[in-house]
Amino acid sequence: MARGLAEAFEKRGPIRTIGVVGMGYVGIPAAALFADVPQYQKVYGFQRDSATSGYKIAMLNCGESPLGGDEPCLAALIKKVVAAGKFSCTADFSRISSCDAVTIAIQTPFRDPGDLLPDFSALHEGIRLTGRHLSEGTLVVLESTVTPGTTAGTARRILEEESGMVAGEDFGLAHAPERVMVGRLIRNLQEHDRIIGGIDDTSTMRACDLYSPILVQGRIIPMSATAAEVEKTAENTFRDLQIAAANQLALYCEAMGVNFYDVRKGIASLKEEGVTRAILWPGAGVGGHCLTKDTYHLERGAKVLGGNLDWPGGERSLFLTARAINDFMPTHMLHLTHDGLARAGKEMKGSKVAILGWAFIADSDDARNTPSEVYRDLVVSEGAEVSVHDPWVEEYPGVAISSDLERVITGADAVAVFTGHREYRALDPGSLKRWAGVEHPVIVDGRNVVDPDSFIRYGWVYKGIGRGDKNGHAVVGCR
Ligand code: SAJ
Repeated sequence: MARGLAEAFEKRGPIRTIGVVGMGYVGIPAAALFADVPQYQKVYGFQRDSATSGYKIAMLNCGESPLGGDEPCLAALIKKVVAAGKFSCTADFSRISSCDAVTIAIQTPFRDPGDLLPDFSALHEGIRLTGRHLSEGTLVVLESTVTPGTTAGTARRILEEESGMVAGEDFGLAHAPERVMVGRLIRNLQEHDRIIGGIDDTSTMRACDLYSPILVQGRIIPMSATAAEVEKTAENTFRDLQIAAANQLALYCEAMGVNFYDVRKGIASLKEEGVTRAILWPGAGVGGHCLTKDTYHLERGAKVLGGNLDWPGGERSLFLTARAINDFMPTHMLHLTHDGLARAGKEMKGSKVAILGWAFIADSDDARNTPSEVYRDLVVSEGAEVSVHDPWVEEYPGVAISSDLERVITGADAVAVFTGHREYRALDPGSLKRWAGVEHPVIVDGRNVVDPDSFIRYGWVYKGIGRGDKNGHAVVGCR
């Protein structure tokens, strides 16, 4: 048994064989990039042969990417490293015993969006399987976004229980949070700076050795494992906070009768060394699987780890207030719809509302935690009929989505734009009014994609987030 971790790593020698647990949108590109590094001899992709994702094993071993969407360079890279015999996918976790380093990239979704608690079961299963086959001198790296304290806490405990070894002595343990975005997976892994935090300095250094060869442009920012967990959850919490600040200001601009976008232009113009204002964009809400959960990871970490947190008891944190502001925006869209229908002499009950955009983000088919669903439920609960259009999202449980804009708009008393898809920047007020077939249809622009005046001229009732300068306009043709 090696005396100390440095000795264990030295005995094992340089990293040559790598295991990547979890063949998802984080694990697959990472495995392919590791396999393309000359000094790494073999990379195993570990994937449970489950009913839902076992198919990935055969696909990857044929050199094909199981990931949808457009991921530049990924398919070619997988084909190359599989053909070269440097990468293979397996459900045989016992091969972990031959790995000098193992990364674990298993997602941590909500158990139930209602309780905002993460479901760590799949991640714990991956850690347990890794621990069961762990050998001395191996480095284990968690890449999943986790509640601060997980790496040095639960993950360490499971690995030690399963392996019978001691973290920081017999094997290394670190956290290197993923920072990849769909559509830019390979580029992000090569170019983004990489946060790397070990449970001790020796683990941190070994993890830096592991990732350095795949960083083409990014540099490594070393820190402790817990600091790395706080960094990851905080980088998304801060983005959510910036969006919330824009949303709060947009609500104020509407109330004060000014155009948010004029104000934003002014604020963004204040740029000099160390004086910038990173003002983002207001919108119909914040969806996705990152910003909607990472604040809660950070908050839980502060409670679990922050034993002596100096904060007034019961007071909601700034970060949770930001979450509440962003989660209010679909309701604000409902209020704008109410106001618009009232100006057209109608009420929600019995009206037809067309929702444009189901994806949570522009020009994507990703609909996870979409704000459109919150709005749809509110509108339906008030007795309106709903139709949904999205040119990217083909299906989603419990909702009929059409790519036929005319069909979705036909008979609509109100049209609510929820996603900034490029298609919606060219909506023609004349055609849409004809399809709607009503004298004063309502347009509620949740992503600032339409020109208010062009719709108002055609007799539309316009409402837009942040458009305090237009939301009270005179309705053309209204006696
Ligand atoms: N949104 C706004 N206003 C904005 C920006 C976004 O309302 O100014 C909304 C979007 O409509 C969407 C949600 O927020 O509903 C999230 O948008 P996002 O651009 O943050 O996209 P995500 O959720 O995919 O965030 C990911 C994160 N990346 C990782 O966690 C690895 C985030 O850290 C990145 O900053 C972000 O991508 C990015 O910049 O693309």
